[in-house]
Formats: sequence, C-alpha cells, structure tokens
Amino acid sequence: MTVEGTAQRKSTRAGSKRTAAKKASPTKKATEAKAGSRPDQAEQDQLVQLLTPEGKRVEHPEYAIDLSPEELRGLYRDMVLTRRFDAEATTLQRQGELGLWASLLGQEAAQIGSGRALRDDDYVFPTYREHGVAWCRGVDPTNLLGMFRGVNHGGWDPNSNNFHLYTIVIGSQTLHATGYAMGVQKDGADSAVIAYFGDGASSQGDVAESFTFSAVYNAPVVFFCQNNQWAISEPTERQTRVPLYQRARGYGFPGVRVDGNDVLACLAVTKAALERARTGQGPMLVEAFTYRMGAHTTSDDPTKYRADEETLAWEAKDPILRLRTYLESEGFVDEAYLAGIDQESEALGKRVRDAVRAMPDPDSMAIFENVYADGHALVDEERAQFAAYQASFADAEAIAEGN
Ligand SMILES: Cc1ncc(C[n+]2csc(CCOP(=O)(O)OP(=O)(O)O)c2C)c(N)n1
Ligand SMILES: [Mg+2]
Repeated sequence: MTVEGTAQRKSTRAGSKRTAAKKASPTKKATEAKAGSRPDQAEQDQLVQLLTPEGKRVEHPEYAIDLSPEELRGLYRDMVLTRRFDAEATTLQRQGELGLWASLLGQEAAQIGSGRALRDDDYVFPTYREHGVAWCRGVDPTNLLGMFRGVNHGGWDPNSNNFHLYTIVIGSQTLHATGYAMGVQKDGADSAVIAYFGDGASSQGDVAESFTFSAVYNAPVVFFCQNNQWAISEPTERQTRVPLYQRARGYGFPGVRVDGNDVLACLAVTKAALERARTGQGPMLVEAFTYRMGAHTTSDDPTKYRADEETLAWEAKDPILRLRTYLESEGFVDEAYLAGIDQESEALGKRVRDAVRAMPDPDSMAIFENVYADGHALVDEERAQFAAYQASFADAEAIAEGN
C-alpha cells in the first residue's frame, strides 16, 4: 500500500457512515478487521513505482524499463481509448442497450501495462472487467458487449487471440489458467499464462488451490491480482490481514506489489513475472494496487458504502493523467497528437454505439446449442419443454385473435 493510500484510507473511511456507525457501537468484527489490516512502513516501501502520481519518472532497483517516446505514446493511446470504450458501454447500459456493464474506470494502467507485457503466444484468463487487456489482445471491443446485451454467451473465439472468455464465477479462471499452464509445460513450449483476478477473489478456495497446484508443478503462470480495494461493497480489509502479495510466500513463490495506477511499473513487473514463467522458474503473484473508480457494475451504488473523499483521493492518482503529465513534460506529445487521440476516441465511441444497436436478437432456442459437444438427454428434454412453453403463447395469441 502506498503511504498516501494508508493515510487516505484512514482519513476518508473515518468519515464514512459505515465507520461512524461502528464507532458508536464497536463490534467484534470491526476490531478483528482493524487488527493486522494495515501494512507497515517497510511494506509500503515495497510498492514498485516508476512513474509517480505527479508524473515524475523514478527508478526502481529491481524493475527497470526503457521505452521509446513512440512506445510511451502507444501506452497513452491504449489507456485513453480503453477508457472511452468503457464510458461508452456504461452510457449504453443507461440507455437500455446493455443489461449490465462492469466498468474498468481507474484500472487502465494495471490492464494496459500487464496486457502490453504479453507475447502473442501467451494465454490470458480474464475476469469480467478486463476490457483493457482484451484491447491489448486485439479483441474487437464491440465483441465484448454481446454478452452484456444478452445476445450471446461470450462473443469471441478464445483461441483467435489467446484471450479466454470472460469469467463471472469468481476465482475459477485461476484454476483454468493453472491447468492450461501445466499443459503448456507438458508441450515443452516457452509461452506463459496469466490469470487475472480481484482482491475479493483472493478469498476463494479456487485461488488457494491454483496457488498450491501451480507452485508444486512449477507451472508457467502469472497471477495478476488487481486489488481495486473493493469486492462489490466489501473492502480489502475484510479479505486479508496481510498485504495480498505476501500470500504467495506461503505457497512457495514470489509476490510483488506494484503501483497499479502506474502503467510503466505494471509493464515492467509483469514482463519480469512472465519471463520467470517462460524460463521454468514457476509462478509469481503480482498485486496491482489500484482503485475501482466507478461502481462495481451498473447495478451497484457505491455511495451506499464508501466515502466520496476516498474516491477523490484516488482521482489524484489517475493513471492516464500521470502519463500525460510525463509525456508533456518531456515534450513527447504536442497538441496535434492529443487532438488526434481525441478524434480517434470519438470515432471509437460511434463505432461501438452503432455496433451495439445493430446486434440482432438471437433465436430463443439457441440457448440450448453448444451445451454439450454431442446430444444430451436432459438438454433435449429442456429444449422440448421450452419449445412447448413458447408455443403456448402462440396458442394464446391465436385464441385472442379468434382463430
Ligand atoms: C463464486 C462466486 N461468488 C460470488 C459471486 C458474486 N460476485 C460477483 S463480483 C463479486 C466481487 C468480486 O470482487 P473482486 O474479486 O475484488 O473483483 P472486482 O469486481 O473488484 O474486480 C462477487 C462476490 C460470483 N460471481 N461468483
Ligand atoms: Mg476488487
């Protein structure tokens, strides 16, 4: 945790309704959560950072990166376009075009930094929030929206971009990634696998099992935890008493905490972790310390459980702003370049809106397809039942029309 992170959490949460209620009547749960939940100064110093919130370039003894101005501009463009896509999707949900949306607002650096560290032959297992990683893998952003509109069960072929389908069952993809990585190892390939998951998911048994298996089999997998401080309305201190990256030690592999709002640090650390995996050194846990700036999903209202001051404090650490400040201070971008990115954002927004509105409704019987590779008696039975149910409406319509 950063120094600011701790100070901010203490000051802002002290003012929240939740904490105020507990102050009036301290419960056992509150006392338990407090004990051991704050990392000490030495642990805060462990945070890998290469670009400060003020946009100053700093060095780290273990993780170095040397990028050309063009590469730096590329990271900026990735983050701006991803944010724009995400904002467009949120708006489309508000307009009734999507059933739900899980915004990545605030997590652009964690996703673009780690996503750009990957090689084409690496394989990604995402959650439901990895829109920036999908962008880096070359998945067309409009394909991400079908599932959220309810017109398909995924929207892309995972093997086209080595980017698995979004996974909603919390933590389960870490097991898929571990198994896949063990397969890569058996193939004798030198590609790596990366599993994304959240701070809340870290409490799932699936994650513990995947840590155990990947460690003992020395599987080439990177566990990339975006600690965005919240699992819906549950804060990180309800998940763990030690900084999450330290969990790895107990399983026998290294863990590192990186400033998740620093795209350069996320890139450098993920590259190093992938390299370890490729060269037979086994798994590694990367904890990207970041913040979910928006709601959990469009169905959530975070004002019910967290203080505005907390969100404001994290706004000052915005991942895009800090890179832009750095690029401007170095003279790596000019107004024409930035205006060009704005134009690209507008065009992307329009493309996304048009594509979503043009998505055809699926045939309602299509839900029974692809459940099993071959036929299955139960699915056949359910298909027949559903067909009869739908036909009952046709009968009712016929009666109403007097036929
Ligand atoms: C196995 C399982 N349990 C519960 C849920 C409901 N659920 C959906 S998102 C979520 C919180 C996940 O938080 P975190 O892992 O921190 O990821 P974030 O949403 O913050 O990116 C929960 C509990 C689920 N989808 N799957
Ligand atoms: Mg979370």
